[in-house]
Amino acid sequence: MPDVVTFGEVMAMFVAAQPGPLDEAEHFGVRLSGAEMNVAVGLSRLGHAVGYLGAVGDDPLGVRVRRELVAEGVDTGHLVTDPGAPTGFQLKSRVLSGDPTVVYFRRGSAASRLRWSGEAEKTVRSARHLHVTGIFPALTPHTRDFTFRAVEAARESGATVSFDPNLRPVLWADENDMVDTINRLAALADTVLPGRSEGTRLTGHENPRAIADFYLNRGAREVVVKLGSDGAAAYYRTGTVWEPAFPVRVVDTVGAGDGFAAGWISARLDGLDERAALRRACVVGALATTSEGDKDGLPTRVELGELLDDAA
Ligand code: KDG
Repeated sequence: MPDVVTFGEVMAMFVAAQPGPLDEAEHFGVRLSGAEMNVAVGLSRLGHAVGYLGAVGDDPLGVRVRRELVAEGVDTGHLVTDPGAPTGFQLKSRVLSGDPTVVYFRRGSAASRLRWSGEAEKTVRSARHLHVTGIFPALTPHTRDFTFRAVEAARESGATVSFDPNLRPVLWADENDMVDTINRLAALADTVLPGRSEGTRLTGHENPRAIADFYLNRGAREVVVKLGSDGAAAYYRTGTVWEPAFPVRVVDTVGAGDGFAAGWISARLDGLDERAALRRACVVGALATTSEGDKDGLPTRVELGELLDDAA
């Protein structure tokens, strides 16, 4: 029985070897990307049993995705190979500071054709916890349907649900549709994990407490807002817990939110309280930024234990 199930699109990520515009790049390193996959790997490295639902093409990138997930200990028994569509990929520029440029090649990809099935339902229902992001429902009507059905199945089976909005406006045709769909999903989750600026875009509120109240008033049990260099705060109807950022040398900020989610979910599965969960989330999120790949910096349980007393 998996502790956690998640689903989404794993892409190959081609990262430019030198700083500069992508159209001038001559060499690229290859890594994997995908927010939900990053969370799955983060949780697996922390010792949790994780199942991943998704689809790849019958191509070398798909083979690579499957191989890396297996090597990370993630259960790929429900990762479908779709012979009729390619594995999606993205190009990422290298920058000396600030955020890199990312360009997607994922329209019509295998993952974007994934449909809800009896198998998917069985897998979701078997888990203690379901982790969902706002990326997969943005891809196609099928993936949106898949996302809502997965959340409904988890709620019916008694599993807890975490939701990270992971706003990707470029994947949505319409801002109102994006905001409405993501807020409807957030309202169905136990835990909502927004970043401060995406929370503002989604709720219209600047203040993190007001962002949290927006979701608490719609049904969420806890809202954990990522505050960047100001750390993170977990909000409840009855109070707030705050934790400062964990200091690291940042190489690439992409993937920090996924590491944060993995740390939070892991701590809650271990039965830790909000304060300890927030600490673990901040540490794992920070470590994710210390390397170039989205998941390379994610710690194992032993590595985390060297930084935190509660990790063992
Ligand atoms: O959260 C990190 C993601 O941005 C990255 O891995 C790619 O999932 C991704 C996406 O769809 O943008």
